[in-house]
Amino acid sequence: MTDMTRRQFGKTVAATAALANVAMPVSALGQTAAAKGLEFPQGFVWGCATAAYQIEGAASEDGRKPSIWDVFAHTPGKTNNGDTGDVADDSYHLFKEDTRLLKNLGAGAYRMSVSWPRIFPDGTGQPNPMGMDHYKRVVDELLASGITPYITLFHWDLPAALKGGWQSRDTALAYADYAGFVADQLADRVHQFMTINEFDSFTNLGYKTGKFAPGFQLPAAEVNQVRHHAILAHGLGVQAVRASAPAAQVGLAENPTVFTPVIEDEKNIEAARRAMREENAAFLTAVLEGKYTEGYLEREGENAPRIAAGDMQAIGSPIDFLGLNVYSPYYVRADDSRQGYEIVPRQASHPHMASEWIAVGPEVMYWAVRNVSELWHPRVIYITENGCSADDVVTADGRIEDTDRVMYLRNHLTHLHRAAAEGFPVKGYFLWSLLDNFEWADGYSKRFGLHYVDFKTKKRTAKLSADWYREAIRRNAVV
Ligand code: PNW
Repeated sequence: MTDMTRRQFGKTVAATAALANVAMPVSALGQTAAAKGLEFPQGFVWGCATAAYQIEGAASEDGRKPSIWDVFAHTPGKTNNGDTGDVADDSYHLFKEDTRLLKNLGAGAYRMSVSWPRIFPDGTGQPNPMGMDHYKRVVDELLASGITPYITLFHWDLPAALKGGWQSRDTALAYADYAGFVADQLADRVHQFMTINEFDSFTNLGYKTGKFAPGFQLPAAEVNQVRHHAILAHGLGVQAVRASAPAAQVGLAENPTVFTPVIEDEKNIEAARRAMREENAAFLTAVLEGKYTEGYLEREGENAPRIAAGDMQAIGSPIDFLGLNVYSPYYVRADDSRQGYEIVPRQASHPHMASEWIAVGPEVMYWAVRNVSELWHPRVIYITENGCSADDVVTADGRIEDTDRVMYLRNHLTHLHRAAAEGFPVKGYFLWSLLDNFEWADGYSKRFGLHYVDFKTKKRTAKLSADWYREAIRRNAVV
């Protein structure tokens, strides 16, 4: 049977059944599964995520000055095709349309970031009211549409004017001032703030490999210092947000390296936990334990970060929720070494999505939630990002049939469901991303959106995955 005739056949059968008002002949089990899917706990938050520099454009509007990403993207050879975020999705002007996209999905929440160089164009000093007003308008539009804003205060667009960038300790202090200011300005309408997005990406890719802004390749000791300043900024940011918005909940959005046991048995599960703690020692472990592990300090030796009095206490400031950005798994087995685990490299044939680094292993969702829960017992976990790039094509009649993205999402949510069903405190999921956007060094060549963006006209078109996500949200279930 061809697709067409099969579809017509289905319609005919359904119509006949409806006419006769009789149930379709399906097994009891099949009927239950089709009706309910894998249901999430009541009140589960379904959302989408974006970041300012990736969607806004309007790079020099209303007093905004350059961030390190403007400088980097405008440096020849740094981004694919020389792409920049100058215009991006033009969401700065089209935010009402983007709010409608969220509403059409039935999303209850939106994770978005505030651009530091719009608020403090020079990084510090005088705030720019025009920049702040923009975000008040965006937030009001969301609230009027029944969508709860979750605000990321730093998603990599560091004001270029800040001398030394993250190599300077002063940047952590400047960040805290900025975070406190924004929280104060939005406290009456925003109740969830994330300090910083993905320490690992902007420190290591920015200052070690040089693939991201500012594009440096520093020696280990200096990279460790950058990392230390980043988590210090987070800690000081938590304190600043609490002081400005006492009723708000504060967390972060971190992408820890997540370990999956090669075989799900006691000793390998234990190995995955140990690896998770030790391999994230510079970031998540330090934030949640308020100290660097002995293993980390030993391994780094004289390259270990210089720590000022009070730093670790600030870094360990209690948070209200833990946001996890989850994409790719690593595999681990137990061994007899002192650390008790061995990382098993991914096979060359391991499947990946359009971005090579997005290795597909949906069980990463379950282990991300379970490992962090068993190690650190956070009260609330959100998946603050998950999604994938796909080589989307527009069909002759204008559709985007991204069945591969649907496959990716369905499988990841199935494993997230397992975590929720076992009682781990995962309370929400933010899909990366609402719409195709500026994918950092990959420019516009990698599409992560539920909505296709024609980057010439800025027209948004819902993909198949948007329809799929709407149905998942409607049923509060993976279907
Ligand atoms: C995250 N890597 O970034 C970010 O938070 C988003 O801004 C981004 O668009 C999204 O994931 C998809 O890439 C990452 O190369 C970018 O390992 C690159 C890597 C990891 C995370």
